[in-house]
Amino acid sequence: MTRAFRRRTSYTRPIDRFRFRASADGATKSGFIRDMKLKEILTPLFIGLPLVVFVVLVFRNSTVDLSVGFAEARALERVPNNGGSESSGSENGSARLSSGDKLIGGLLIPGFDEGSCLSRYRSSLYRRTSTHKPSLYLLSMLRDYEALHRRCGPHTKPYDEAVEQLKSGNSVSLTECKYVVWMSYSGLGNKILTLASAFLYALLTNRVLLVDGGKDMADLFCEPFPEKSWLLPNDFPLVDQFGNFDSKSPNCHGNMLKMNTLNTSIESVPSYLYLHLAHDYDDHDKLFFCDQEQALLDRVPWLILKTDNYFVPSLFLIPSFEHKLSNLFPQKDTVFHHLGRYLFHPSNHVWGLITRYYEAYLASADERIGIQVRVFESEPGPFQHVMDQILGCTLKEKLLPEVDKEGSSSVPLERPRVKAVLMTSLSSGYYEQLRTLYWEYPTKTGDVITVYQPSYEMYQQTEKKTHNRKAWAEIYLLSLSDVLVTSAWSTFGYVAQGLSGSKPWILYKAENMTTPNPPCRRAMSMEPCFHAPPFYDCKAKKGIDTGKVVPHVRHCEDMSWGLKLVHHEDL
Ligand SMILES: Nc1nc2c(ncn2[C@@H]2O[C@H](COP(=O)(O)OP(=O)(O)OP(=O)(O)O)[C@@H](O)[C@H]2O)c(=O)[nH]1
Ligand SMILES: [Mg+2]
Repeated sequence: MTRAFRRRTSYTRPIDRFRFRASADGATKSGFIRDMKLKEILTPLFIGLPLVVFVVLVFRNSTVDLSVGFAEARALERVPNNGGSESSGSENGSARLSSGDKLIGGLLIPGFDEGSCLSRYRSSLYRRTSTHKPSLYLLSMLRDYEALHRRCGPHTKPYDEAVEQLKSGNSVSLTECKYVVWMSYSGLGNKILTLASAFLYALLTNRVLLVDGGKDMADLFCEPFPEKSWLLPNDFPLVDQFGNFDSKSPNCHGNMLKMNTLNTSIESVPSYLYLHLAHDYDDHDKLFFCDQEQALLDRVPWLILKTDNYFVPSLFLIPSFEHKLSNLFPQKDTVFHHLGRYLFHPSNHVWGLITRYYEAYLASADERIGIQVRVFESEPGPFQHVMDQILGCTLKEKLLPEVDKEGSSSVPLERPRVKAVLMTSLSSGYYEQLRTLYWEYPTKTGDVITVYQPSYEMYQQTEKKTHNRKAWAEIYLLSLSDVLVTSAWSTFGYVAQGLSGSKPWILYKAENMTTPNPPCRRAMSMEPCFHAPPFYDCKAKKGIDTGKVVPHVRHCEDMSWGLKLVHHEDL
C-alpha cells in the first residue's frame, strides 16, 4: 500500500472527543442562580458560611489523608496471591483494585470520551495499583504539556505558521511552537520505547510531539492528549522525504556536523534537522547527547527523529537536563513505568483482545506468571536448550513448582492453588511442552499449573495489522502478570515489565545453542535497556564508560554495553 494512501485514510480518523465537565457544570449553575431570588441565596450563605469555614479548617488535613486512606483501604480489600510464590515478583504488594485508581495516580485527567477508548479508564480493573507514585512535578509537567499540545497541535494557528516557515526555506526567525516529529521505525516493542523517549525529550525541551505512521498507530493506540491529535497531519510538507532520511541526508544533524555545513550563527538556523539516532548511528550523530548540540537544537523549530533505541538513560547524562529530570523522577527507575502508562492505551479493538483473553483464561487464577520467550536465532525453533533454560530458571527461582515424576506425593488437595502461566512466543513449542509437563505429572506442592499462549505467529510480520494487534495485546497481557520472566535483548519484554512496574527475571541470551548457567537473573530495575548508547565525554572530548558516570545509570544485566536507569537505593 502506498504511503499516500495510508496517510489519506488515517487523516479521517476522528480523535477522542474531550468533554469539559467543569464548563458544563458551570453553565447549569449560572442558569440556576439567575432563577433564584437574591434573598434566598444570601440568607443561608450568611448562616452557613462560618460553619463551612470552621469545618474546612478543622478537617482540611484529615480530608486529604482520609482520601488517601480510602484508596489504600480499597487496594487491600482483596488479599493478593494467597501468599504468592516464595520469590514472587509481587513487589507492588497491593491487591487488584476494583476501580479505585481510574486515573492511575493522577497521570490521567478525567474528561475524555470513554467509549472511543475503553482501555484508558479501565486499566485499573485489570492492573495492580502501582506503589510507584508519580511526582507532583511530573503531574504538573504533564498538565503543562497537554496545554501546549492543545495550543500548538495539528492545524492550530502556531502549527500552520511553523509549517509555513518550514516550507519557506532555511533561515528562520523563532516560531511560537517547536516540534519533535517521531518517525515510525522498527518492531512494535522498539516503537513503544522510542515514543516514550521522544515524549520525554519533548517534555524536557518544551516541544510538541507529533507521530508519523498514522494508520498503524491509530489502529493500535488511543490518542493520549486531549483535544488535539498526536498524529502528524498527512499534508506535512516533509512526509514524502521521510523514506529517504538516513545518516547521509543533507539535513541530518550528524552528517552536517561531519561535513561542517551546519551554520550555528544566532541569526540563521535550519528550519528543520533530521536526527538519526538509529542503531547504526555514528559518532557525529551521537553528539546529540552533548549540551553544546542541545543548545543549537533548541533553536531549530522542527526536529525529525528516527530511532529504534530507548535513549532515555543518556538524557540523564546531559547536564542541562539533570535538574528537571531529578525533579520529574525522584525514583529514577520509574521513567518508562509512568510515561508508558500515560501514553499507551490500547485501541478498542486491541482492548477486546486483551480483556477477552484475560477473562477467559487468567482472571480466576490465584497467581499469574508471564513468560516471554524471544529467541534471536535464524530458525524459528523450538530449541531444547531454550526449553531447558525456561524450566531451569522458573524451577530454580521457585516461580513454578517441581513435578513429581515418581507419583509419591500425589494426593490431590481439595482446593489446589491455581497458577496460570501466560506464555508469549513466536513459536508454540515451549508452551506445548510446559503444558504437557504439568498435565502428565502432579506438582510437588499440590498446585495446579495451567498454561496458555494467545498466538504463535512463527515470524515477525510488522506490516500486518492483525499481527501487530496481537503483539500489542500480548505485551499488555504479560504486563498484567504477578511475576514476569522475560528474554534478554527483547524490547517486547521491556515494555511489558515497564508497564507492569515489576522487576522481571531475565533469561540470559543463549550462545552456541547452549543453556546459559545460571539460566536467568533478577533485573536490577524495571527500566528498559538502551542498546546502543554513546561512550563519550562531551566536555573532555574523549571516550569514557558512560555506565560509570553516575550511580543511577548502569550497564544492563542482559547487554554488557547497554545502559539502564536504576534506583540506586535499591541496589
Ligand atoms: N504476537 C507475538 N509477536 C511477537 C512475539 N515476539 C516477537 N513478536 C513479533 O516480532 C516483533 C519483534 O519486535 P520487537 O517488538 O521490537 O521485539 P524484540 O524482541 O525487541 O525483537 P527485535 O526488534 O526483532 O530485535 C514484535 O513487534 C512482534 O511483531 C510474541 O511473543 N508474540
Ligand atoms: Mg526490538
